[in-house]
Amino acid sequence: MADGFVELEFTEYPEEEMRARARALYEELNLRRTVRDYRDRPVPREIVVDAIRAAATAPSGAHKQPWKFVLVGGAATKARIREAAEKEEQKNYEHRMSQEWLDDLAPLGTDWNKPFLTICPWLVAVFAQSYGLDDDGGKRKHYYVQESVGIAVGMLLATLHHAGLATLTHTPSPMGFLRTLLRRPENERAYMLIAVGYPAKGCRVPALQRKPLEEILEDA
Ligand code: IYR
Repeated sequence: MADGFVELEFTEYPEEEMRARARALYEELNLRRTVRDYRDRPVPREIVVDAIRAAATAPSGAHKQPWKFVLVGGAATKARIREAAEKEEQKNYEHRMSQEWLDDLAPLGTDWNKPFLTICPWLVAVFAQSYGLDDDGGKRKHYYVQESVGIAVGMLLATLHHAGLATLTHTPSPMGFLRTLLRRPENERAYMLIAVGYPAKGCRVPALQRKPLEEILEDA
């Protein structure tokens, strides 16, 4: 311990069990779908907090943990976020996005209306810290910030799904308003807004197909 190292805690499973565990987790994650229609049913805060704990176990460049998760549950803040997001999204859908982009989104059935931002019990605003700030305001370097935060968000989504909740990765663009609205410091950039809740009764999702394994996997 004196050298700054501790013994690894690691569980080895028999091979059969490893196969079963990998397959079971794949099957569970394969059922995750981005959900856009939500019920306003409350979700206990601790469940989302545990998912944030899980997200924060992600590896990060030089272990700088360059993330901040801002949990928004208050109706007034959600309403302000919705208003600002819809304002940007309306411009996007009405003139900023190319025809190709709009055509690509058509199968998803999205538009500039974002009712989930006020219906969902929780929004998790994820911020990426481009650099760290020490106690006296000095800047500390962060590394691989986008990669690190992306992994953490993946783990957050997986944990929320595992817990039995639906999620939506929303990327209003530009997202600068989140930093202002949530009064985040200068070193933080809005990375993603994640809506969390229960799907609306009878919720339908686009009939999407995942790429077959042959298309995404190559042996070299
Ligand atoms: N940010 C917009 C548009 C949008 C863009 C992509 I790429 C998507 O996969 C989905 C939506 C919106 O949230 O509607």
